[in-house]
Amino acid sequence: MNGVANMKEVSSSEHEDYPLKKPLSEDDPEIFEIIKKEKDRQFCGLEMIASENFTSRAVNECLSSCLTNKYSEGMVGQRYYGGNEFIDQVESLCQQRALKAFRLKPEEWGVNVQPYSGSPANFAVYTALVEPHGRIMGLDLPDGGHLTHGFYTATKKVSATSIFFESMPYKINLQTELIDYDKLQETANLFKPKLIVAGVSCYPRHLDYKRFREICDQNGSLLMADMSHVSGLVAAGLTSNPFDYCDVVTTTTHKTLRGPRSGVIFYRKGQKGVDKNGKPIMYDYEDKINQSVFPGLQGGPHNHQIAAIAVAMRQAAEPSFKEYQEQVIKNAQALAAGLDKAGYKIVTGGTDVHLVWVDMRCVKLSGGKAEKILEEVSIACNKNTVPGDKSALNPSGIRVGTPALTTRGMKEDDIGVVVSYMDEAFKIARDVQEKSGPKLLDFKRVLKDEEFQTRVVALKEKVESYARKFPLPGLPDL
Ligand code: DSN
Repeated sequence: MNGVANMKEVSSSEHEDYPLKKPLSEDDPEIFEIIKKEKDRQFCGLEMIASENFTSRAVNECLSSCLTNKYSEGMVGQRYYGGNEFIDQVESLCQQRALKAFRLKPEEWGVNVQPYSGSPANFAVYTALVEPHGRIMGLDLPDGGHLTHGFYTATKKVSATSIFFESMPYKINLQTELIDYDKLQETANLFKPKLIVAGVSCYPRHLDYKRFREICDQNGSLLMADMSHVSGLVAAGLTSNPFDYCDVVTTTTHKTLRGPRSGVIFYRKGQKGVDKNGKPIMYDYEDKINQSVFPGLQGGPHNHQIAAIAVAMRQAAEPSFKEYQEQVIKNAQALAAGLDKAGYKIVTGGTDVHLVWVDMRCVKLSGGKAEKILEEVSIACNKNTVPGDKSALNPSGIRVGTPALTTRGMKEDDIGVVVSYMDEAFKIARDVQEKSGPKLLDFKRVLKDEEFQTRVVALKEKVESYARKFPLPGLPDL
């Protein structure tokens, strides 16, 4: 009897009441109900967190598949556990598709698809290629960088990158609001970093990888791109390409790339150049990075995630993905233009990518209050520091993005409607603040007053009824 027939027989046998076969709704109604509420929230609200997206049904099916049951420590064909014939096939396909999605030749680039997410991927690269307490430079968090690029404050080494390595931030220029490449060069020439990270968490412009490369070459530094935010745009060929200049490229797979929550590391391999005697010099990143991921930092790979990445990478190589990413950018540009017209200050004056960086100081609202009022009316975004902010704890702006709304099918006209809702929400917030004064706690208290709640509830209803017109493709049963 083959395995499938055998499964059918068990499911119609005396094991029908076996407790592990119960659906979630019966086995754990408490968790089921919370998930249902979250699903409703995602469907009824406007998801504008720039790093979020909605996965496809096929990706979701991988995530809840039997692949989650399997241990497969090691690499394809060299596992520490038996029974990995099919897991090897999944991981190998995932690697091939990841290279194809970014138009990379397997003789020039390798890829590790095992990192659990973006932060572990970054830490694995540092661990592999930079000695303990070696020097790293990354864009400062308040200037739009990510925690893992080395964030620390005057009183605390916040990110492990700054604890286990010596971190020196580079900044944006306060006049242009763009990365200050000249200053980065000046600092790098003094600091001599082992590795420079070209990557952002909140920065709306194309990165100049060529300039990063020149600065690295002057200082013998490695160049690592963390393209997490823009990897979907890179796959679609719509932003500058880190693979042209970098030694290593990391990415999460769940942002513009629209895959599962996970991480990937690409590294150069093959011949790097020739030495003075004409002998070939080879890249040596492959073993270092693979061994840093496992056994250095992680245990068994999450195979259900790896299958889901494989699906997402296949989707990313399809023409429809490029159309999607083009719409993501058009929508972000419509969002920036709409907010600008309504009187909000857009950092850098616009956007080239999927996100808009809004400075709320022009309407005298803090980022925290802006985030709060939008949340009250079912619009999700996040508060964010803006150029000139002194503290990451009390940021003056918000970051809004269009990947998720675009996945739901929104176009520029819809974004116009979204802008009008945001503007209405900010007007309520300013009226609340007039009564509450500047403190966020007082703001939240006064927001509960009936006169404001009536306006909030009315706007929330409008937002939700608009959002419901757009399906969530990966959750077809809604
Ligand atoms: N939290 C992600 C972001 O929002 O950019 C990065 O880890």
